[in-house]
Amino acid sequence: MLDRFAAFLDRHAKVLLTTHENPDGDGVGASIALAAHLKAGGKEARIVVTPALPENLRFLDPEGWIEAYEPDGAHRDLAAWPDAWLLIDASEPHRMGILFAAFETTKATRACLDHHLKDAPTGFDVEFTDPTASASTELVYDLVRPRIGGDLSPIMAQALYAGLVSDTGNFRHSNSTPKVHHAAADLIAQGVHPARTFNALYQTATPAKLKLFGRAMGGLQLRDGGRFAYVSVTMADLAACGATHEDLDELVEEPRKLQGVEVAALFSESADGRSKVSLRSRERVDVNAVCRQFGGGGHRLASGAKVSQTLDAFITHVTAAVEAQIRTNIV
Ligand SMILES: [Mn+2]
Repeated sequence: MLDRFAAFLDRHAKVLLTTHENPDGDGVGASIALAAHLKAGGKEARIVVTPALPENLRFLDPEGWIEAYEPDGAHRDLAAWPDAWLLIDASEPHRMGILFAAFETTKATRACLDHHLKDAPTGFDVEFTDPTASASTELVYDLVRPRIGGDLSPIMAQALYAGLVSDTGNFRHSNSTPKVHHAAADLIAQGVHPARTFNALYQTATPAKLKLFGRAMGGLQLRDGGRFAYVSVTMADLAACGATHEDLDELVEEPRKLQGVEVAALFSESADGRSKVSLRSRERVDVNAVCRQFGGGGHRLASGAKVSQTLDAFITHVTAAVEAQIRTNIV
């Protein structure tokens, strides 16, 4: 697959890199590392994200390569710029959010690079996916490492390492494979600082975020004899704490800490009135199967979905589906 991907990149001179909306460390890390690789090879590469680059990922972009999408401003003619448009860390065009309208009209070759477990991607001219990879950054690492003699550039090494950290939950999740650790060791040997990376990515809480966590945990719910635990956050909760949706990051890890929990969930209300769930499984329960029932997906142990239902109705439906899935996967 990577040889195919390399040949694809060779065929294009102006590559637009985008990732899913609300970009994460893996999508941003993979985009920056790939942009560095393309630029070093004499190609033009741009990275456009929506709605913006999160504060805690700014350290990955010291050169200011990342552009926040402005459909009515600087990016009115974005679709006409590239000869290849690559969606990174997602394999459904709609996951790119408001960029999708431009994506639909572009004459560029449309491609995706992803490691998520999904049906075969549709809506692309060509796809590069490998669900056995732990992160999109692992795919980029595997692409660039054999092709670069000596050390990677500091920007590339830092971006790749941060992506691996992000998608493995700082090497805690089941996708923390020997291969990922070898890649991380290689990047650390090249000068990446693990502690500085961790601090930059995670030790960034605001008082509003911690108050929101406290408020959410105060409403902790247990179901199925303690095997399913969830918290929920409404728009009113966010307002009461002065918090934003970005502050929900990592909240789902809290109910997962409970002894005896098989599945943890974070339910939240979106600004557009829709309801969202993030599901995490300890090990045995396939939460991807649950989220697919609601039009979502992800990985077997970490998955999500967004629906047009009230939060209360959605909680009821997901809870029933989780309980059924627990019975399917655990005798
Ligand atoms: Mn990823």
